[in-house]
Amino acid sequence: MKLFNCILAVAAFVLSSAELKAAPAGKKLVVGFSQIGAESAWRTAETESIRSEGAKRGIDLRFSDAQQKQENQIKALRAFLAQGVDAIILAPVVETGWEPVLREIKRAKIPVVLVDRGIKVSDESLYATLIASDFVEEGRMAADWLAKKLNGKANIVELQGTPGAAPAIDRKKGFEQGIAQHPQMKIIKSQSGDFTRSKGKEVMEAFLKAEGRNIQAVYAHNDDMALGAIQAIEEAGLKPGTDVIIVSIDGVKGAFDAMVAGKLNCTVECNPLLGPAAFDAIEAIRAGRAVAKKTVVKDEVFDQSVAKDVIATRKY
Ligand code: GYE
Repeated sequence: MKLFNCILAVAAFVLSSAELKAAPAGKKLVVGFSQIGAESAWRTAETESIRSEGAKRGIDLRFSDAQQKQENQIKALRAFLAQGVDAIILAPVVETGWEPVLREIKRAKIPVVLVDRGIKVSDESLYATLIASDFVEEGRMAADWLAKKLNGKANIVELQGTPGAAPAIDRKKGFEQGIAQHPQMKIIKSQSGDFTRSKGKEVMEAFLKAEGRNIQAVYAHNDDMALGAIQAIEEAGLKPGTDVIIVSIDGVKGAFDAMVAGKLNCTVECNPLLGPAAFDAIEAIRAGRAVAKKTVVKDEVFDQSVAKDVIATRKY
């Protein structure tokens, strides 16, 4: 698994190291981490990666869980500002609405490293760098795999991620681009399951009630929602993985277990182990080195045919 193999634009971060508050010798570096929540296995793997890497590097990590609410993240960011942290790691729940708080943080000369999800801002200097997967590409890979599997013909139901979140917007876009070349592949229902297993199950139950056996495939924006959908399909008396083909994104352990059991057909990997890269970026910024504005994490497709062989090597 190649982690960071594609560096897009290289741009020097606006703050020079001389401008940054120098941590006195012997004093621990203080980093605030505003995490979205614990909605998925992916998310808890990301939290664990950042926590353990911070501990390994002797960093005083201030962790805040926003329970999937942007207002909680904004409060956490202002608290980090008040505490005078040396740097901030932000996993932003949605794309928009960050400018005012990021402007306050920039004024205090605290660098912000975005992990896993991007944001839309008119001023790119409001954050130092973004480390994330290419979600449009992930959606496209899921569509290509499904088109091949079903010979370009399927009625598909889509379980979307959190409304307004970069991976929900881009995974939808990429998938739609992918199926556009196949006129007989149609999304017949699409709704948010908020990236959670319970919501995924609930929405799938409603889809099954409305469409029943008319559904040939499920496209879930993450594995947790696919695992919820599998339960709903089984409870409806159908065989997931056979009667209904299921493709999702993340590549968490539970997805590999479900593939080995024949219930999930394919997962597109999205690597959550971002701790090392996030702290490397912070250290580079503090040392005054230029950092890439965006680092794209490389992902691969795994389906049932390889699941058994690779499951033991999976790290999350
Ligand atoms: O796919 C999903 C999670 O932002 C890439 O968020 C992340 C997504 C991930 O809850 O499982």
